Amino acid sequence: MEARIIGLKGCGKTTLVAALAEGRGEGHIATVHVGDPRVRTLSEIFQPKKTTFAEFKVQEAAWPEASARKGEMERYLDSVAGGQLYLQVLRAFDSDLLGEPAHPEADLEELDREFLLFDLIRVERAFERAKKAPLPDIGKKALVRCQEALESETPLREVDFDASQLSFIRGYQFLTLIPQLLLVNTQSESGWDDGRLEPLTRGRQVVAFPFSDALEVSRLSAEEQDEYAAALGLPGPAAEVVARAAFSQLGLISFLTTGSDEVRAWPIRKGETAREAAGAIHSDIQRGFIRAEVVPFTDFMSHGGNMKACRDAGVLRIEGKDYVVADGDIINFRFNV
Ligand SMILES: Nc1nc2c(ncn2[C@@H]2O[C@H](COP(=O)(O)OP(=O)(O)O)[C@@H](O)[C@H]2O)c(=O)[nH]1
Ligand SMILES: [Mg+2]
Repeated sequence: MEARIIGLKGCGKTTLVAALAEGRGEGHIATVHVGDPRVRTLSEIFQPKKTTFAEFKVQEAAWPEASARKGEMERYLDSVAGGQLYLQVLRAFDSDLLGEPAHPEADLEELDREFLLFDLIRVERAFERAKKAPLPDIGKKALVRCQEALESETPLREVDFDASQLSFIRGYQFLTLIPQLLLVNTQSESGWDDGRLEPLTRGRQVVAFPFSDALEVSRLSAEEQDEYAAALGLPGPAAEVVARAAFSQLGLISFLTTGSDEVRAWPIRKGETAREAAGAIHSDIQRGFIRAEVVPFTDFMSHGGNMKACRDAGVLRIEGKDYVVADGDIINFRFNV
Protein backbone atom coordinates (compact mmCIF):
# COMPACT_ATOMS: atom_id res chain seq x y z
CA MET A 1 0.00 0.00 0.00
CA GLU A 2 1.19 3.48 -0.79
CA ALA A 3 -0.27 6.68 0.64
CA ARG A 4 0.22 10.20 -0.67
CA ILE A 5 0.49 13.06 1.79
CA ILE A 6 -1.23 16.10 0.36
CA GLY A 7 -2.15 19.55 1.65
CA LEU A 8 -1.53 23.24 1.19
CA LYS A 9 1.88 24.78 1.61
CA GLY A 10 3.23 24.80 5.17
CA CYS A 11 0.51 22.59 6.67
CA GLY A 12 3.08 20.09 7.98
CA LYS A 13 3.46 17.42 5.29
CA THR A 14 7.24 17.08 5.56
CA THR A 15 6.97 17.07 9.35
CA LEU A 16 4.47 14.22 9.13
CA VAL A 17 6.73 12.18 6.83
CA ALA A 18 9.51 12.54 9.39
CA ALA A 19 7.23 11.59 12.32
CA LEU A 20 5.90 8.52 10.49
CA ALA A 21 9.37 7.45 9.38
CA GLU A 22 10.76 7.22 12.93
CA GLY A 23 14.22 8.05 11.65
CA ARG A 24 14.00 5.95 8.49
CA GLY A 25 12.74 8.70 6.20
CA GLU A 26 14.40 10.21 3.18
CA GLY A 27 12.89 13.67 2.84
CA HIS A 28 9.61 13.19 1.05
CA ILE A 29 9.39 9.40 1.22
CA ALA A 30 9.19 7.00 4.13
CA THR A 31 8.31 3.42 4.96
CA VAL A 32 5.92 3.39 7.88
CA HIS A 33 6.11 0.49 10.28
CA VAL A 34 2.59 -0.15 11.51
CA GLY A 35 3.19 0.10 15.25
CA ASP A 36 0.94 -2.82 16.18
CA PRO A 37 1.13 -3.40 19.96
CA ARG A 38 0.09 -7.04 19.43
CA VAL A 39 3.25 -7.65 17.43
CA ARG A 40 5.35 -6.16 20.21
CA THR A 41 3.62 -8.32 22.82
CA LEU A 42 4.07 -11.51 20.77
CA SER A 43 7.68 -10.63 20.18
CA GLU A 44 8.25 -10.37 23.94
CA ILE A 45 6.65 -13.79 24.42
CA PHE A 46 8.35 -15.66 21.56
CA GLN A 47 11.69 -13.81 21.58
CA PRO A 48 12.06 -14.48 17.84
CA LYS A 49 15.19 -13.84 15.78
CA LYS A 50 13.21 -11.33 13.78
CA THR A 51 10.15 -9.15 14.36
CA THR A 52 8.41 -7.76 11.30
CA PHE A 53 5.69 -5.14 11.42
CA ALA A 54 3.26 -4.57 8.59
CA GLU A 55 4.43 -1.58 6.61
CA PHE A 56 3.32 0.86 3.98
CA LYS A 57 4.91 3.64 1.97
CA VAL A 58 4.11 7.30 2.29
CA GLN A 59 5.17 9.97 -0.13
CA GLU A 60 4.69 13.70 0.24
CA ALA A 61 3.28 15.52 -2.74
CA ALA A 62 5.27 18.71 -2.16
CA TRP A 63 4.36 22.10 -3.57
CA PRO A 64 6.13 23.07 -6.77
CA GLU A 65 8.50 26.01 -6.93
CA ALA A 66 6.78 29.17 -8.11
CA SER A 67 6.53 29.52 -11.86
CA ALA A 68 5.26 32.32 -14.06
CA ARG A 69 3.70 30.05 -16.66
CA LYS A 70 1.15 28.01 -14.78
CA GLY A 71 -0.70 28.61 -11.52
CA GLU A 72 0.70 26.94 -8.42
CA MET A 73 -2.48 25.03 -7.65
CA GLU A 74 -2.72 23.76 -11.20
CA ARG A 75 0.82 22.44 -11.08
CA TYR A 76 0.24 20.93 -7.67
CA LEU A 77 -2.80 19.01 -8.84
CA ASP A 78 -0.84 17.69 -11.82
CA SER A 79 1.65 16.21 -9.37
CA VAL A 80 -0.55 14.52 -6.77
CA ALA A 81 -1.89 11.55 -8.73
CA GLY A 82 -0.91 8.08 -7.52
CA GLY A 83 -1.18 5.94 -4.43
CA GLN A 84 -4.14 4.12 -2.91
CA LEU A 85 -4.89 6.62 -0.15
CA TYR A 86 -4.53 10.35 0.38
CA LEU A 87 -3.55 11.64 3.78
CA GLN A 88 -4.85 15.19 3.57
CA VAL A 89 -3.10 17.42 6.07
CA LEU A 90 -4.88 20.48 7.45
CA ARG A 91 -3.06 23.22 9.34
CA ALA A 92 -4.70 24.12 12.63
CA PHE A 93 -1.65 25.67 14.29
CA ASP A 94 -0.72 29.33 14.09
CA SER A 95 2.74 30.21 12.98
CA ASP A 96 4.57 33.51 12.77
CA LEU A 97 6.38 32.24 9.69
CA LEU A 98 3.18 31.60 7.81
CA GLY A 99 1.55 34.79 9.03
CA GLU A 100 -2.10 34.07 8.39
CA PRO A 101 -3.99 32.39 11.23
CA ALA A 102 -5.02 28.78 10.66
CA HIS A 103 -8.32 28.15 8.92
CA PRO A 104 -8.50 24.40 8.36
CA GLU A 105 -12.17 24.45 7.29
CA ALA A 106 -11.46 26.89 4.47
CA ASP A 107 -8.32 24.97 3.45
CA LEU A 108 -10.25 21.72 3.29
CA GLU A 109 -12.97 23.34 1.20
CA GLU A 110 -10.39 24.79 -1.12
CA LEU A 111 -8.56 21.55 -1.88
CA ASP A 112 -11.83 19.61 -2.14
CA ARG A 113 -13.15 22.16 -4.63
CA GLU A 114 -9.93 22.05 -6.66
CA PHE A 115 -10.01 18.24 -6.77
CA LEU A 116 -13.59 18.23 -8.05
CA LEU A 117 -12.77 20.81 -10.69
CA PHE A 118 -9.63 18.97 -11.79
CA ASP A 119 -11.62 15.75 -12.32
CA LEU A 120 -14.44 17.57 -14.09
CA ILE A 121 -11.97 19.09 -16.55
CA ARG A 122 -10.51 15.62 -17.13
CA VAL A 123 -13.96 14.24 -17.92
CA GLU A 124 -14.69 17.10 -20.31
CA ARG A 125 -11.38 16.56 -22.09
CA ALA A 126 -12.17 12.86 -22.41
CA PHE A 127 -15.47 13.76 -24.11
CA GLU A 128 -13.62 16.17 -26.39
CA ARG A 129 -11.22 13.45 -27.47
CA ALA A 130 -14.08 11.02 -27.90
CA LYS A 131 -15.30 13.13 -30.82
CA LYS A 132 -12.30 11.87 -32.78
CA ALA A 133 -11.78 8.45 -31.21
CA PRO A 134 -15.13 7.14 -29.97
CA LEU A 135 -15.30 5.57 -26.51
CA PRO A 136 -16.63 2.09 -25.84
CA ASP A 137 -20.22 2.12 -24.60
CA ILE A 138 -19.32 1.15 -21.08
CA GLY A 139 -16.71 3.89 -20.95
CA LYS A 140 -19.14 6.52 -22.14
CA LYS A 141 -21.68 5.50 -19.51
CA ALA A 142 -19.04 5.54 -16.80
CA LEU A 143 -17.83 8.98 -17.77
CA VAL A 144 -21.37 10.36 -17.88
CA ARG A 145 -21.83 9.12 -14.33
CA CYS A 146 -18.57 10.80 -13.36
CA GLN A 147 -19.68 14.06 -14.93
CA GLU A 148 -23.06 13.99 -13.17
CA ALA A 149 -21.45 13.27 -9.83
CA LEU A 150 -18.77 15.94 -10.16
CA GLU A 151 -21.24 18.57 -11.33
CA SER A 152 -23.26 17.97 -8.16
CA GLU A 153 -20.03 18.23 -6.13
CA THR A 154 -19.92 14.54 -5.29
CA PRO A 155 -16.41 13.07 -5.16
CA LEU A 156 -16.06 9.94 -7.31
CA ARG A 157 -15.05 7.81 -4.31
CA GLU A 158 -18.69 8.10 -3.17
CA VAL A 159 -20.13 6.82 -6.46
CA ASP A 160 -21.15 3.19 -6.56
CA PHE A 161 -19.51 2.14 -9.86
CA ASP A 162 -19.61 -1.48 -10.90
CA ALA A 163 -16.33 -3.33 -11.39
CA SER A 164 -16.10 -2.86 -15.17
CA GLN A 165 -16.88 0.87 -14.96
CA LEU A 166 -14.34 1.21 -12.20
CA SER A 167 -11.58 -0.47 -14.15
CA PHE A 168 -12.33 1.83 -17.09
CA ILE A 169 -12.21 5.06 -15.12
CA ARG A 170 -9.13 4.06 -13.11
CA GLY A 171 -7.16 4.82 -16.26
CA TYR A 172 -7.99 8.51 -15.90
CA GLN A 173 -6.34 8.84 -12.47
CA PHE A 174 -9.16 10.94 -11.08
CA LEU A 175 -8.18 12.61 -7.83
CA THR A 176 -11.56 12.35 -6.10
CA LEU A 177 -11.67 8.59 -6.66
CA ILE A 178 -8.94 7.96 -4.09
CA PRO A 179 -10.06 7.47 -0.47
CA GLN A 180 -8.85 10.06 2.02
CA LEU A 181 -8.02 10.50 5.67
CA LEU A 182 -8.02 13.97 7.18
CA LEU A 183 -5.04 14.62 9.44
CA VAL A 184 -5.31 17.83 11.42
CA ASN A 185 -2.02 19.34 12.52
CA THR A 186 -3.16 21.01 15.75
CA GLN A 187 -1.52 23.52 18.04
CA SER A 188 0.20 21.97 21.07
CA GLU A 189 -1.72 22.49 24.30
CA SER A 190 -4.69 24.13 22.74
CA GLY A 191 -8.06 22.55 22.29
CA TRP A 192 -9.27 21.12 19.05
CA ASP A 193 -12.80 20.02 18.31
CA ASP A 194 -13.17 17.38 15.57
CA GLY A 195 -16.73 18.64 15.18
CA ARG A 196 -15.39 21.72 13.42
CA LEU A 197 -14.85 19.70 10.26
CA GLU A 198 -18.03 17.65 10.63
CA PRO A 199 -20.03 19.20 7.78
CA LEU A 200 -17.06 18.79 5.43
CA THR A 201 -15.72 15.32 6.18
CA ARG A 202 -18.08 13.28 3.92
CA GLY A 203 -17.18 9.97 5.51
CA ARG A 204 -13.48 10.67 5.85
CA GLN A 205 -12.01 9.85 9.24
CA VAL A 206 -10.42 12.73 11.12
CA VAL A 207 -7.27 12.28 13.18
CA ALA A 208 -5.96 15.33 15.02
CA PHE A 209 -2.68 15.82 16.85
CA PRO A 210 0.23 18.31 16.86
CA PHE A 211 2.73 16.98 14.31
CA SER A 212 5.62 18.75 15.99
CA ASP A 213 4.94 16.83 19.22
CA ALA A 214 4.52 13.60 17.25
CA LEU A 215 7.89 14.19 15.62
CA GLU A 216 9.55 14.47 19.04
CA VAL A 217 7.89 11.25 20.17
CA SER A 218 8.98 9.44 17.00
CA ARG A 219 12.64 10.08 17.83
CA LEU A 220 12.42 7.86 20.94
CA SER A 221 12.74 4.10 21.17
CA ALA A 222 9.59 2.04 20.69
CA GLU A 223 9.48 1.32 24.43
CA GLU A 224 9.50 5.02 25.34
CA GLN A 225 7.11 6.23 22.67
CA ASP A 226 3.81 5.21 24.27
CA GLU A 227 4.61 6.86 27.55
CA TYR A 228 5.85 10.11 26.05
CA ALA A 229 2.90 10.26 23.67
CA ALA A 230 0.53 9.89 26.61
CA ALA A 231 2.41 12.55 28.60
CA LEU A 232 1.96 14.98 25.71
CA GLY A 233 -1.71 14.11 25.37
CA LEU A 234 -1.28 12.43 21.98
CA PRO A 235 -3.53 9.52 21.00
CA GLY A 236 -0.35 7.44 20.47
CA PRO A 237 2.78 7.41 18.34
CA ALA A 238 2.00 8.84 14.87
CA ALA A 239 2.88 5.63 13.00
CA GLU A 240 0.41 3.70 15.12
CA VAL A 241 -2.40 6.24 15.04
CA VAL A 242 -2.18 7.01 11.33
CA ALA A 243 -1.74 3.35 10.36
CA ARG A 244 -4.79 2.33 12.37
CA ALA A 245 -6.94 4.96 10.67
CA ALA A 246 -5.48 4.16 7.22
CA PHE A 247 -6.14 0.44 7.64
CA SER A 248 -9.70 1.01 8.73
CA GLN A 249 -10.38 3.52 5.93
CA LEU A 250 -9.11 1.00 3.36
CA GLY A 251 -10.73 -2.06 4.93
CA LEU A 252 -7.39 -3.68 5.75
CA ILE A 253 -6.77 -5.98 8.71
CA SER A 254 -3.73 -7.89 9.96
CA PHE A 255 -3.26 -11.51 10.82
CA LEU A 256 -0.24 -12.63 12.81
CA THR A 257 2.28 -15.42 12.58
CA THR A 258 4.52 -16.47 15.46
CA GLY A 259 7.51 -18.66 16.10
CA SER A 260 11.09 -18.65 17.22
CA ASP A 261 12.26 -17.44 13.80
CA GLU A 262 9.87 -14.59 13.25
CA VAL A 263 6.87 -12.81 14.69
CA ARG A 264 5.11 -10.95 11.95
CA ALA A 265 1.96 -9.02 11.04
CA TRP A 266 0.50 -9.53 7.55
CA PRO A 267 -1.91 -6.97 6.14
CA ILE A 268 -4.79 -8.35 4.06
CA ARG A 269 -8.20 -7.13 2.92
CA LYS A 270 -11.08 -7.63 5.30
CA GLY A 271 -13.12 -10.59 4.00
CA GLU A 272 -10.19 -12.58 2.65
CA THR A 273 -10.26 -16.31 3.29
CA ALA A 274 -7.62 -18.45 4.99
CA ARG A 275 -6.41 -19.64 1.61
CA GLU A 276 -6.09 -16.09 0.27
CA ALA A 277 -4.33 -15.03 3.46
CA ALA A 278 -1.87 -17.90 2.99
CA GLY A 279 -1.02 -16.37 -0.38
CA ALA A 280 0.07 -13.17 1.36
CA ILE A 281 2.91 -15.20 2.85
CA HIS A 282 3.84 -17.35 -0.12
CA SER A 283 2.13 -18.74 -3.20
CA ASP A 284 3.38 -22.23 -2.25
CA ILE A 285 1.47 -22.08 1.03
CA GLN A 286 -1.64 -21.01 -0.87
CA ARG A 287 -1.28 -23.76 -3.45
CA GLY A 288 -0.52 -26.50 -0.92
CA PHE A 289 -3.01 -25.26 1.67
CA ILE A 290 -4.30 -28.01 3.97
CA ARG A 291 -5.72 -26.16 6.96
CA ALA A 292 -5.19 -23.17 9.21
CA GLU A 293 -4.72 -23.37 12.96
CA VAL A 294 -6.23 -20.18 14.34
CA VAL A 295 -6.19 -18.49 17.74
CA PRO A 296 -7.44 -14.94 18.13
CA PHE A 297 -4.78 -12.76 19.77
CA THR A 298 -7.07 -11.89 22.71
CA ASP A 299 -7.76 -15.59 23.43
CA PHE A 300 -4.06 -16.31 23.20
CA MET A 301 -3.34 -13.65 25.80
CA SER A 302 -6.16 -14.73 28.11
CA HIS A 303 -4.63 -18.23 28.09
CA GLY A 304 -1.33 -17.05 29.41
CA GLY A 305 0.26 -16.46 26.00
CA ASN A 306 0.71 -20.20 25.65
CA MET A 307 -0.22 -22.23 22.55
CA LYS A 308 -0.53 -25.50 24.43
CA ALA A 309 -2.95 -23.95 26.91
CA CYS A 310 -4.99 -22.67 23.93
CA ARG A 311 -5.04 -26.13 22.39
CA ASP A 312 -6.10 -27.75 25.68
CA ALA A 313 -8.83 -25.18 26.23
CA GLY A 314 -10.13 -25.65 22.69
CA VAL A 315 -9.65 -22.00 21.65
CA LEU A 316 -7.17 -23.09 18.98
CA ARG A 317 -9.44 -23.81 16.04
CA ILE A 318 -8.81 -25.83 12.90
CA GLU A 319 -10.18 -23.91 9.93
CA GLY A 320 -10.51 -24.77 6.26
CA LYS A 321 -9.66 -22.77 3.15
CA ASP A 322 -12.92 -20.76 3.16
CA TYR A 323 -12.61 -19.48 6.71
CA VAL A 324 -12.81 -15.67 6.71
CA VAL A 325 -9.78 -14.37 8.57
CA ALA A 326 -10.40 -11.91 11.42
CA ASP A 327 -8.17 -9.03 12.52
CA GLY A 328 -5.66 -10.28 15.08
CA ASP A 329 -5.96 -13.97 14.24
CA ILE A 330 -2.74 -15.82 15.03
CA ILE A 331 -2.47 -18.37 12.25
CA ASN A 332 -0.30 -21.40 11.63
CA PHE A 333 -0.80 -22.72 8.11
CA ARG A 334 -0.50 -26.44 7.39
CA PHE A 335 0.43 -27.05 3.79
CA ASN A 336 2.35 -29.42 1.58
CA VAL A 337 4.38 -28.57 -1.49
N1 LIG B 1 4.00 25.16 15.74
C1 LIG B 1 4.01 24.14 14.91
N2 LIG B 1 4.74 24.24 13.80
C2 LIG B 1 4.74 23.20 12.94
C3 LIG B 1 4.01 22.02 13.19
N3 LIG B 1 4.17 21.18 12.15
C4 LIG B 1 4.98 21.81 11.28
N4 LIG B 1 5.33 23.04 11.75
C5 LIG B 1 6.19 24.04 11.10
O1 LIG B 1 5.52 24.55 9.95
C6 LIG B 1 6.43 24.73 8.88
C7 LIG B 1 5.97 23.94 7.68
O2 LIG B 1 6.02 22.56 7.95
P1 LIG B 1 6.33 21.49 6.81
O3 LIG B 1 6.24 20.15 7.45
O4 LIG B 1 7.57 21.82 6.09
O5 LIG B 1 5.08 21.74 5.87
P2 LIG B 1 4.83 21.31 4.35
O6 LIG B 1 5.05 22.51 3.51
O7 LIG B 1 3.38 20.90 4.35
O8 LIG B 1 5.75 20.19 4.04
C8 LIG B 1 7.80 24.28 9.39
O9 LIG B 1 8.49 25.42 9.80
C9 LIG B 1 7.44 23.39 10.56
O10 LIG B 1 8.47 23.38 11.52
C10 LIG B 1 3.25 21.94 14.40
O11 LIG B 1 2.59 20.94 14.71
N5 LIG B 1 3.30 23.03 15.22
MG1 LIG C 1 7.12 19.91 2.50
